Amino acid sequence: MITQRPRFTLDDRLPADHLAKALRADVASGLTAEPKTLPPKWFYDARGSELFEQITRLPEYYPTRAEQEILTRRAPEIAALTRAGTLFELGSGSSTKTRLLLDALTAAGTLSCYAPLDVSPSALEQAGTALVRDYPGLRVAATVTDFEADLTLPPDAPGPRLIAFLGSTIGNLDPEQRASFYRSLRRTLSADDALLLGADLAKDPEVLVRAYDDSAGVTAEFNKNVLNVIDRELDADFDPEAFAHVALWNEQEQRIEMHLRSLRAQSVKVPALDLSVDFAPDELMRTEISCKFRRDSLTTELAAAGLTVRHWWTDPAARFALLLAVPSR
Ligand code: AVJ
Repeated sequence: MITQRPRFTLDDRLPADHLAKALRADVASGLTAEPKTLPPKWFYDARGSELFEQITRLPEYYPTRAEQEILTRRAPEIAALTRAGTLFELGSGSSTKTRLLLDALTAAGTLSCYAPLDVSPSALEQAGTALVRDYPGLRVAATVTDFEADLTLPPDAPGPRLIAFLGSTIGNLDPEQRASFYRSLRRTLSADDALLLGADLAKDPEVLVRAYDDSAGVTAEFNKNVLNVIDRELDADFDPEAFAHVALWNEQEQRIEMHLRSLRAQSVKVPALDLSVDFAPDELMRTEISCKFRRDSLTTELAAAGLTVRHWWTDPAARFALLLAVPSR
């Protein structure tokens, strides 16, 4: 008798109440801080994920298309350079990008396993089911985890390992958070493993601001959606209509910032936290940073964590970069 192991597995490493607890902690500290902040990870409930998908199709939001252009052109080269046995992917990348890599790596004949890591079991379930259907020889070993806190990779996945972190999600981290993230990546990588990192590049601030303040108002709705999430999960009484979407370029920090501007003096109750929060008229609450990169400084910060940039590819308009890095010597 032949028993086959299932081609799709899902390892849930998050305790059942992890996300609820993390949201409470983030909202409690962010709303009592000066200035007020909320971390961007809470944008992505079902509605927020749908809005983000719409953002990636906006004429003003170029990063997704630019990264796809690079991957379309360079995936075969990436496959030949890495000869990856397992592709790990941090965060639920759009399946379009994943498939460009999977196509090249399966065509090269080295890949046997795709290992996505994400906080959302439903996203992993959906993607995994479709991928084992479309890639008959592929094992999909999905892990539900918060990879910022725990970067342990599934141990039985064959090497060499290619860890992809696409979409310039790295830009959501400030320099200190990036440094500690690179260090834990470096600890995880063996000598023949590699990191594939997507990073949005610094450019004309007008182009950048338009990408985060589109004329159709989709990004504004995406930004305000975090208030709906807090209302629903923590029984708060934020009125999204009482805030305006703000996207600005911070030249000093080389980053786009999204804020919500209070349209009037108001007091918001968060009963689940026993909290009442006062907003002054025009007060800004920061909801996201999206750092923009340059080749020299990004190469330097990776080197400081023991990662050597081996290849640097951009789209023809040089708006976005994809880099391949390996452990230094
Ligand atoms: C998913 C973090 C890469 O920073 O460009 C898009 C999120 N926010 N529009 C970005 C986002 C507003 C996006 N990342």
